[in-house]
Amino acid sequence: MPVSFIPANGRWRADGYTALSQLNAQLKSNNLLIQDLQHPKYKERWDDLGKKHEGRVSAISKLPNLNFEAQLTALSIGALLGRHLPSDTVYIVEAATCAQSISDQLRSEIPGSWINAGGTGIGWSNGVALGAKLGLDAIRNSAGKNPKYVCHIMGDGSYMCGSPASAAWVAAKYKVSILTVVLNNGDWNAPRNSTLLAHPDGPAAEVSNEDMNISFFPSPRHSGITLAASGGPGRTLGEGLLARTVAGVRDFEDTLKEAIRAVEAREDRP
Ligand SMILES: Cc1ncc(C[n+]2csc(CCOP(=O)(O)OP(=O)(O)O)c2C)c(N)n1
Ligand SMILES: [Mg+2]
Repeated sequence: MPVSFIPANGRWRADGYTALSQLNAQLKSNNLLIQDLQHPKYKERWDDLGKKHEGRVSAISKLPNLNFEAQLTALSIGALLGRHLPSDTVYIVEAATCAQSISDQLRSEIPGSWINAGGTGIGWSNGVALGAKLGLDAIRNSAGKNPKYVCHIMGDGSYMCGSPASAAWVAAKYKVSILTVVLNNGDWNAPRNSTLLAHPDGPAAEVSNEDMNISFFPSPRHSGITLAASGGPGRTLGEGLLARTVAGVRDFEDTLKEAIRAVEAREDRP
């Protein structure tokens, strides 16, 4: 993230977890700082931040429409994944303009469980998701307690750029059981967003997706690509890849449960 525009006395590039751990350790070990921090203004600020955070989380939690008959949105997908997948699921997220809504709903807290910057060129996440699952399994096999679910969420444009057929074939061939959610909003929405950020009243504000050459109409059937690449129909649950196209909350929830059963069936096998 570019931060050069934030006024600061100094700037360092560092791993966030390491840097914050070191800052906290320093705050706890320095008597002058410990004394300063006793000032009531810090407790007031902390309490105020806590209240604001609670308010924000409560407002965000009310956003998704989870009625069975409702159309899917990034918000409802995020909420339902959070409801059904284990809390230590590792998410690989290449969701472009939907990422914020999904992140808001999932609110992952475990370090390493949210991987969303695998590269600047779209299409990186198909490979990263498979690699993450293989890596986690290798650690889990020896230590016995690593997360078993890898959930990969990507935009339809990113999916098209990530050699989806090759990724599906590799997953089937090497029995890598991940859950991939392709967010089909029918276009490359991000270039429209960035153009409008730079030129809010420019020609892009007036033209259609077709005219901006960012439309994916007519939409490919992404689940069909996955199914064909992994050997086609005829495989039984837990043996080949399970691929579905869903549009509504009820369909998504049912499919998610089916996918979880498929992962469990795969994982129980030696
Ligand atoms: C190889 C490459 N081409 C183009 C871009 C610019 N770009 C960034 S996000 C994006 C669109 C992603 O589309 P999609 O995954 O469908 O997500 P959406 O924008 O619809 O939310 C594009 C074209 C890029 N980052 N990398
Ligand atoms: Mg898209």
